[in-house]
Amino acid sequence: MASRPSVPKPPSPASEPARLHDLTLRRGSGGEYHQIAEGGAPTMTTAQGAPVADDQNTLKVGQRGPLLIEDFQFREKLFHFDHERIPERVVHARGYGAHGYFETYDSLAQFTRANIFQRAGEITPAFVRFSTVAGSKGSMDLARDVRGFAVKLYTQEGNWDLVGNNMPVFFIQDAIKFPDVIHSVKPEPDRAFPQAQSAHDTFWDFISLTPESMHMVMWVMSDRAIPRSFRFMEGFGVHTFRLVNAQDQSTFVKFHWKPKQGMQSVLWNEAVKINGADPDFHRRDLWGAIQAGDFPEWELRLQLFDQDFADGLDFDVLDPTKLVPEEILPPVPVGRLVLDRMPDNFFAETEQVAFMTQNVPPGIDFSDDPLLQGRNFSYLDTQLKRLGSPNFAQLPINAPKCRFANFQQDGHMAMRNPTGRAIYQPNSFGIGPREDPARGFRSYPAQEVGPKSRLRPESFADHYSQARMFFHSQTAVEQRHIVNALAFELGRCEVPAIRLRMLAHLRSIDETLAVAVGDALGVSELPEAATPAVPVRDLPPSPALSILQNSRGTFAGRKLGVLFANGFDAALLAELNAAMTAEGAMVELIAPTVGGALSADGTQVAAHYAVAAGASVLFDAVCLLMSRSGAEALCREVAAVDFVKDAFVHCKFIGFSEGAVPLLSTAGVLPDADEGMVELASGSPQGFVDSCRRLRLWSRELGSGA
Ligand code: HDE
Repeated sequence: MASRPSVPKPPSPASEPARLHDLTLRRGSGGEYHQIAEGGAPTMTTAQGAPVADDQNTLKVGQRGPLLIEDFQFREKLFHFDHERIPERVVHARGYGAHGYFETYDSLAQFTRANIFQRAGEITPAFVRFSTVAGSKGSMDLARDVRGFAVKLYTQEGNWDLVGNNMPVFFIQDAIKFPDVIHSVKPEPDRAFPQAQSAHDTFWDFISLTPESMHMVMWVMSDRAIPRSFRFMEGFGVHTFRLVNAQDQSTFVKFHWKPKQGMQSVLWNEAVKINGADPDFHRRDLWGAIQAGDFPEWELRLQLFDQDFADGLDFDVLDPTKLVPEEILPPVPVGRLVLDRMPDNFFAETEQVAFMTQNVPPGIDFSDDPLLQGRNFSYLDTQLKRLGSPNFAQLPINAPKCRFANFQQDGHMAMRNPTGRAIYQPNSFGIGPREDPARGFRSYPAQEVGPKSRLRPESFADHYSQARMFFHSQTAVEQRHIVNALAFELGRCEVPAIRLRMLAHLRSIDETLAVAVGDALGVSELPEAATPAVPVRDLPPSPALSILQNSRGTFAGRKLGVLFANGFDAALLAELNAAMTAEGAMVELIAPTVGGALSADGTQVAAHYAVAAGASVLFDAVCLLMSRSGAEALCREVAAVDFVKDAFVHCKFIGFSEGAVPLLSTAGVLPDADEGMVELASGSPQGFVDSCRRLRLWSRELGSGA
C-alpha cells in the first residue's frame, strides 16, 4: 500500500506568526514548510507558497508566444513589482537610519516620571533616522540643508519620538507657514528644478519676505548645513518641552544631542565635489563605521528651567526661532545614545519608520510652542498618506516593544486585532484592557485663558538679535564661510530685487556681513537696512555655537586616504596604518589602478580605489607614498593631480614621501608650503597623526583667498 504523504504541521501557537519570508528562510530547519532545493537553498515560491519551477520564462503558446493570462506566477510577480513604491516623505525624503540603544546615567525622578529616566543604567532600544529636508529620495547627501535627527526610543511605557534637527532653531514661528517655506525651497513648480537646493529665487524670495527666518538662515548658511558625517553633528529637539514628575510638577526642557566624535563639516567646494564623487557619502560613512564596529555615540544633555527663569529671558521660550545659550544655561548630561546595528532591510525599517512628535510617554509633555502644536497634527496625518493604513503602528519598526492593548481593529493590513467578544469599554464581560489613572498619560494641567485670535505674540518680535549673536559667535574662518555661502546662494537668484531685500536684512544683522556679501555680489550700493520691529540687541557671543571652537582634538572616526604608486615604502605604509588604527581612524588606499602598486621591496599591495574613483574629498587627510618614477607616471593623470590640489585647497594635512615631490609640483603645491605639509619617512608617522588631530589647517584658507 502506498504510504500517505506527510502533512505539514501547523506552526505552534506560541511561535511567532508564520510570515512568507519566515517560511522560506527561518523555519526551514524543521523542514515542514517547504522543500529544500538542490544545494540546500530554500525553494522559491509564489507569495501564496506554491513552489516555482521556472523563474526565467513566462508561460507562452509555443516557444515564441503569445503569453498566457493564466500565468499567475508572472502576474503576481509583476503586480507586486508595480506596487513597490510608496510616496516619499513630503520633507526629509532622503534619509538613513540605524538601530542602537539609549543608556540612562542617573535617575531624573525629581523632574520626570518618564520610565526611561527612573533608573541609572537603564537600556532602552532606539532607532535613529538622519535626513536632508528639501531633496527627494534619490538626491545627493551633501546638499546645503538642515539635517533631520529623528530618534525613536522604545521605552517601557510607550514610544518616545524626539523628532529633531541638527540646528536648534527653525525658519518659522507658526505651523501655518510650514507649507509655504517648504514650497519655496522645493523645485520651482513650472520648471521642476533645482533639486535639493536652496540657491534659487523662490526660497530667497520667501525668506527675504519673512524676517522671523533670519536666525535660522544664518545657521543654514553656516558650515552646520554641510556636515562631514551624520556622526559629527549635534542634534536638537528645537522646541521647549516639559518634563512632568509624579507630583505633576512641570519643568521646561530643551533637548541636545552632543556627538562624542566632536563636530566637523566640509567646505562648500568640497561638498560640491563629494556630491559627484560619492552622492551617498553620508550613508556610506554611517554604514562603514557601524560595520567596522566604530559605533557612533551622542550624549543627551538637557537644559532644564522653570517659569521664573523663562520670564527672566529677553525672548520667549515658546518661540522656535530662539535658543537658550548654553553659556547662560549649561545643558546637563543625562544619558548616551549608541548606534550599533544597521537595519536588515532599508525599506522595512528606514523607509517605513513613522516618527511623530505626539509620541510621548507619561512624564514628557508639550509646551505651547505654536510650531510644536502644529507638528502634533501633521505627523500622524502624514503617516496615513505615506504608509497607507491606520495600522502603520503594527509594523515591527513602529510597534512599541512594551506590552500594548486597546480596542482598535480592522483597517488595511490589520495584523493584530483585539480578541474576544466585547471590543468596547465599559463592558460587563470583563474583557479587554482598562485605563490606569495612576500609570497612564496625564496632560500637564496648564492654565490656558484668552480670546481666540490669529495673532503673533509681541514676545516673538525680535528677529535679528539672535541672528547677530550667531554670526558674532563664529570664528573668522566660519564667518567667511557664511559670507561665501550667502554670496553663492544669492548669486544664483535671477531677480536682483530679491538679492537687495536680503542685503537689507543682513545690514540689520551685522553691517560687516552685509558689506562683505554685497562686495561678493558686486552690489555697488547697499540698500537701506531693514527696519526691525524691535531694536536689535548686542548679545554676548556664545562660543558653543561655533564648530571650530569646540574641536575635540582627535582624528578618531576620521579617514586617511593614502595615494600610493610603484616604489612606495611598504614599511612606512604599515607604520601609518598602525598609527592611524591606534588613533581610532580608518585608512583607505588609492593607487593608479585597483590592482595596486609594487613597493620598493617588491611587494604588490592592492588598493581600495583607482585614483579616478578615490578623490581626496572623500578623506579627512591624505598621504602620498611613491618613488619619483611612480610620481612622474601619476603626473599625467588628471585625477591624481586633482587629488593633491583639492587636498591642499581644502586645508587638509598632507603627508608625503620624498619621491612624491614631482606630483606635488605638478599640482602647484610646495612641499614646504606650510605646517600642513609633512614629509614622511619610516619611523615618523606619529607626528603626522598628531597634526591630523587639528583636522584642517585653516590658516591656509585665509592665506590663499580660497
Ligand atoms: Fe517635520 N515633518 N515638520 N520638522 N520633520 C516631517 O513627517 C512638519 C519641523 C523633522 O526621519 C513629516 O513622517 C511641520 C521641525 C524630521 O522620518 C511631516 C512642521 C523639526 C523629520 C512634518 C515641521 C522637524 C520630519 C514628513 C512645522 C525639527 C523626518 C514625513 C510645524 C525639530 C522624520 C514625516 C523621519 C518629517 C511636518 C517642522 C524635524 C510632514 C508641519 C521644527 C527630522 O509630518
